[in-house]
Amino acid sequence: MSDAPIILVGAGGHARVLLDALALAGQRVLGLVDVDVARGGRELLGVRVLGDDDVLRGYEPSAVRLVNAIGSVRSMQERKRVYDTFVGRGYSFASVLHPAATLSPHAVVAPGAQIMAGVVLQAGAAIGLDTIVNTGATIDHDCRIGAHVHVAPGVTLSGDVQVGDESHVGAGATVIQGVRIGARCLIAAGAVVVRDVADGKTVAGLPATEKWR
Ligand code: JB2
Repeated sequence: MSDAPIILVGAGGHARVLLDALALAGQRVLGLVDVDVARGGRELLGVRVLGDDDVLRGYEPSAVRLVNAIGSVRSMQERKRVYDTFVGRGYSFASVLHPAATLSPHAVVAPGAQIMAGVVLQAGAAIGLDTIVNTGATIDHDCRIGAHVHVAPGVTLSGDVQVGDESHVGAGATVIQGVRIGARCLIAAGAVVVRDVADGKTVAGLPATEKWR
């Protein structure tokens, strides 16, 4: 893997969590870019906001690695758009592994995925491209998480759960073993999911049932 220095795309709340993780992991960060020009020239946790996305035109794709600092509350569209845009221009996204996460040697983390503090990934777990596994989530054995997913803080996925691309699993949700969650689903915070969830559905409650978005 390249050891090129890192530029974060986005300079909001998620970026601050990532900056801490990168510093603790000993990664070299050049700065951040943000479309909100008002952030240009400022610092975030002592790291400079270099300007907007045009700043990246000054860096060859091979000279830097990007970190996607666009988070999500319920939709992963903006994060995925940023990822696809810069991959299309030849840039690569580094994965972020907080040193206080516990990763089985038999878990697999795809490029650009972000594994935050206190996460546990058990044997056979697979985390997809650009996916966030946020603070304190536990992903048990043989779970398969797709690309551009957000597993929010404190989620519990029991063994052999699947989550499709671009889904959002809200804070504190619990999913029992073997459940299949489709693509672009929204699992509400605190939901207890005991049955499969089809593509594009929103579920909430205990046990989780379908809601209108
Ligand atoms: O295309 C873009 C772009 N779109 C939005 N390029 C660049 N360089 N920056 C972009 N942004 C910027 O991302 C916005 O101008 C804003 O400064 C930043 C997003 O920050 P915000 O604090 O609004 O959200 P967040 O994505 O960092 O955090 C959300 O997701 C996290 C996972 C929040 O919901 C957090 O509470 C959550 N922990």
